[in-house]
Amino acid sequence: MESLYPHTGSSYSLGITGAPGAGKSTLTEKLIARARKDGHKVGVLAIDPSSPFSGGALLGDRVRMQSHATDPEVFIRSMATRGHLGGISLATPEARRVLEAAGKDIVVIETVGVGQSEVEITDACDTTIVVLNPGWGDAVQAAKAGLLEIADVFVVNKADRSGTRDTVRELKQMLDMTNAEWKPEIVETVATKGEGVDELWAAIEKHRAYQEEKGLLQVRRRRSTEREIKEIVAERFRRRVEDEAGSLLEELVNDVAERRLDPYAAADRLIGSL
Ligand SMILES: Nc1nc2c(ncn2[C@@H]2O[C@H](COP(=O)(O)OP(=O)(O)OP(=O)(O)O)[C@@H](O)[C@H]2O)c(=O)[nH]1
Ligand SMILES: [Mg+2]
Repeated sequence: MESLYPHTGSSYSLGITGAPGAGKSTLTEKLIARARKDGHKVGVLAIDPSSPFSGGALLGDRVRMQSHATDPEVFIRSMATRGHLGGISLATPEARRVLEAAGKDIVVIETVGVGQSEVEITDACDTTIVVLNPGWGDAVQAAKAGLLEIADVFVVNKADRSGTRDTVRELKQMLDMTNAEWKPEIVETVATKGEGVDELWAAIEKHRAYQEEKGLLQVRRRRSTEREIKEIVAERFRRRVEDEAGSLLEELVNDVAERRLDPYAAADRLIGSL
């Protein structure tokens, strides 16, 4: 990272998240084509936070983006982050920097929306795109999952299916109730046919321009750098606990289990010993 770092910082990154099967990879493949039209060099990270293996689902991602396989200016990498130190929140910025240093100026990060991964991805990207599908209740679920706060652009993909209007309307109503300064645009797409992709690209560029004009991009990146440094520290501590304090930890577990000590006091002792 030391030798790589001076060559980084020159990309704009898009985070694409949403439920399994929402159409993220299909959409990404169309976005790559759109970005290439403007001469961008594109790196793609398809992250599967639930699997420790780069297996099945990830292979699917590669297959869906196959049409760019022979383009030397497009690089697609699948990553499984479970078991990776620091998980998605450390793996993502690391991988992004490698792509930046390799000259990619647009980096697309696709993550399946499970657990905390949607929120973690917004920490690491410049524009967050949340992909939903038509269907009763999906907009409500999005709200419950905290996606209204993290989305900079909403995509209702599979707009060839019934219920698209309703989902868009519900989403609008819910967004009207929030008082965020940036109102996310809602774009309807049929990713399989490439419909709505130009509109999506325009919405992304609008959000980018908004952030750049208001100086918000810098603020966002600083915040993410701060989080990353803290995460590295936490990870190092975790590792040191395992490497240096294994037997003390075992003792403390006994003490806590037998009610001689509470877990917080045990943690204090462990930290003290480091
Ligand atoms: N009808 C319809 N099907 C679509 C559309 N976009 C994607 N699909 C299909 O939906 C399925 C899932 O698409 P993917 O692009 O793999 O979805 P994903 O969100 O990347 O899936 P995971 O990475 O497994 O979470 C595929 O069979 C696509 O062909 C669309 O706009 N309309
Ligand atoms: Mg996918």
